[in-house]
Amino acid sequence: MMTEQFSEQSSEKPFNRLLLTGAAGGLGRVLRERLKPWTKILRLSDIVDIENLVPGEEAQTCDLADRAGVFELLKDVDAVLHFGGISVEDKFEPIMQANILGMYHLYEAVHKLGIKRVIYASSSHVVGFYPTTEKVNADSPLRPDGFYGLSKSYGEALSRYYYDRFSIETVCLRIGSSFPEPRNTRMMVTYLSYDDLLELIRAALFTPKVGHSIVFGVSDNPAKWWDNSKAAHLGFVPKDSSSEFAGRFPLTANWPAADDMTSTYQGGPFVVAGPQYQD
Ligand code: NAI
Ligand code: 15L
Repeated sequence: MMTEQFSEQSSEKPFNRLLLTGAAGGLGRVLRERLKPWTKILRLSDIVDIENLVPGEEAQTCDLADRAGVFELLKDVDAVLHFGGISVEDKFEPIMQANILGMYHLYEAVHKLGIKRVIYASSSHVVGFYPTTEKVNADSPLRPDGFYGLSKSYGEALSRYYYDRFSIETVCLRIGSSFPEPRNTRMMVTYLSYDDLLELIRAALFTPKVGHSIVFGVSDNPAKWWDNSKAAHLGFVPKDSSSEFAGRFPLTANWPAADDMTSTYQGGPFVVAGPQYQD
């Protein structure tokens, strides 16, 4: 449970040290700029070096597959924002190293070092094989759409185990598509603006008791596949909408195209990507 020290209302910065993994990535670079009001020190980590540090930042290069390195990385950390790892479909081996072994190392370190909360960048690809005609919520059975979605499913289950066994709290963010703007018709449904991502992280960090929560990271877009009623305790209310980009990618009557799996399943192109990565 969050202590008084981590209250958003306190006059001091609420955290002493937050750790951001994946700090060199697309979302990592956005969050690096935006997390500082909440923490005295932001520890930035990635498998590649982080450069141009400014006051209030520190960096530690680390491969998540390196157990000793991960233990070193998590020392003196109050909470973890875990955004590092393989972020798209790939061969099983690299996904296993970064997302499966890396998750295990991270939670072992979190447990052994007494860290109380993790915000985990999961993905909507844990349910990518649901048809676009169906609504999904946090209790819907998983239907991952490839090795990547499978690895994120493992991450969700692993974090559930560490909560049930060791009371480590995790909020799994099933992020849709978080980019500056939607890139195609599917992303009109899955778009998560950066402001809404930050609001989601704020809710995940500062809600006093989160237990093990699963929340879809999606803006208030006109068309919806995901129902966040099971995560109401987080109080996440998205403010943005893909409707701002409606002219660019109209949701017309011929979308989804009945004969195209990349538009009839929620995972889009991920649902057909798998076989090219199989040995
Ligand atoms: P990204 O690929 O730009 O960033 C991931 C970072 O992880 C990279 O900087 C990479 O160097 C690092 N990384 C890869 N393997 C590593 C390893 N073995 N050890 C340490 N670091 C390693 O991805 P992006 O878009 O920034 O996503 C961040 C997180 O959010 C990822 O976990 C991704 O799966 C998740 N996510 C992102 C979505 C989006 O729309 N951007 C949607 C759903 C989930
Ligand atoms: C993800 O999980 C990926 O990390 C991101 O790069 C996008 O492909 C996103 O899903 C999406 O489905 O648009």
